[in-house]
Amino acid sequence: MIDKIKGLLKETEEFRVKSAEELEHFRLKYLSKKGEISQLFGDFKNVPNEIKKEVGQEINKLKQFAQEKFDQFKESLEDADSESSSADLTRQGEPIELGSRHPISLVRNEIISIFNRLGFNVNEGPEIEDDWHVFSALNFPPEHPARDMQDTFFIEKDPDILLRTHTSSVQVRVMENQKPPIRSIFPGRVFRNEAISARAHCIFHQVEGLYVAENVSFADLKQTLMYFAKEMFGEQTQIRLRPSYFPFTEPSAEMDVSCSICGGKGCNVCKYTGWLEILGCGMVDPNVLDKCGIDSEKYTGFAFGMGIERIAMLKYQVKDLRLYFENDVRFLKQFKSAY
Ligand code: 2NL
Repeated sequence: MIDKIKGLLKETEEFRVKSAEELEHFRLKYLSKKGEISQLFGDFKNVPNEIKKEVGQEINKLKQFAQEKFDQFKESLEDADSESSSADLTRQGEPIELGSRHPISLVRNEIISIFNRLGFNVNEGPEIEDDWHVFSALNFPPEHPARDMQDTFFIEKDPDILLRTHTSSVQVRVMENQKPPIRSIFPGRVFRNEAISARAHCIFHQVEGLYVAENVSFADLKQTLMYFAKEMFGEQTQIRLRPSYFPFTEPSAEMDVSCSICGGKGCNVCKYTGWLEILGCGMVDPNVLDKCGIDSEKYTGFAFGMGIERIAMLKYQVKDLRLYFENDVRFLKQFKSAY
């Protein structure tokens, strides 16, 4: 009997309680009417008289110990409970710092929004292309330098698989698959094999535009680009077109806008000319229309292309192209906008 009591004492000493269920288990096992200790009291009448005193004392000790342990467990569980319910649920959360859009995204979204208002929709296409969509359909002669390994990243040779050098390849795909009228812009990443510097990068972003329908004229091109320039750089902005050359347009031009920094008076941003070059454009060469399955006798079109990095540099006076690719938060968090 004494051994049994000692065994129970050891058991209760080692018992650990982590939850209300375990506490109840402890109570049922040792302290309830049918528990171990009640049973000991039941067996007590069979204990020989000469050791009744000693056994009685041991049982009482066990009962007291178990009761104390129960009370302790109960108290610590209640403490833990009240700790969690004392949390102030009305306290404000930790402030979350909002991110900002990348300047290239901001400018791209703004360009898209301006042309959307003129009825242009948006088309995207693959970055990995074949020779036809990047060069041949666009009237590049076989010996054109852009077809060289020095200028273009080739993935495979014969047949040529390459990274597109302009998003015109998407325009070719659209012309091949849709009937005029086509009025669309083409934003995307393009790739050129160039050494990286403050003014050049091997990956950059372009938005090109295309309008093909009956009777599209150079005057339509000028009006469209003038609207774009005023929306992008402000109502007071002037444009001028200088003759230029691209294999896929004829005639071709480059467009300058009056310098938005000095208003045309001359400053170091416009190199004291009062003008900033922002895009290239022209009437789609009839050869290109025919190669893409559009009847050049019936339809004409204009097209243009601009580099997003360059427009963002002018708009935000970013002096080094590499900043766009480094993702330094001190640079990025300066850009906040509706777009
Ligand atoms: C520039 C000049 C330009 C085009 C892109 C184009 C596309 C087709 C047909 C004709 Cl499918 N033209 N695109 C036309 C003129 C200029 O980009 O300096 N881009 C950064």
